[in-house]
Amino acid sequence: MFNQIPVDKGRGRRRVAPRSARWALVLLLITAGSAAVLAAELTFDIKVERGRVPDTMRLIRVNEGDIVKLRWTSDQPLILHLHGYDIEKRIAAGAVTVLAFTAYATGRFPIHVHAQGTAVGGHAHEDAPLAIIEVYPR
Ligand SMILES: [Cu+2]
Repeated sequence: MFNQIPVDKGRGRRRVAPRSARWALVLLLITAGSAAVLAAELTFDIKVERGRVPDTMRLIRVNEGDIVKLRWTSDQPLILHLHGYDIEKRIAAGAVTVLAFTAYATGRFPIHVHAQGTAVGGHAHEDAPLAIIEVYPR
């Protein structure tokens, strides 16, 4: 009779372990699922006229993990530089150019204009940024 006690305990432990493993899996799926649902795909139309963006379009706020699409139009050709993410994009005059990225890094990131023909890194940033992207933690 005493011999049966450790055997029962052993069975009890074996039953508990898979149940907690199942709960861990369920929690993992809920976490992964909600993160995927919360991340949004956001499109912003930004119009540049004579090298300036209207005040209402200058600050772009998104959340960490969002897929951000900036649809640029400009009356003159530009080279844009999104700092931090270090994305450079050539914008042709009169056509829509999409600058897309996933907002994996949080913080405040300015978009500057690079002079035509200037190599990356060989530019000055004394001018105010064309626009600013703020990525908030999720
Ligand atoms: Cu720059």
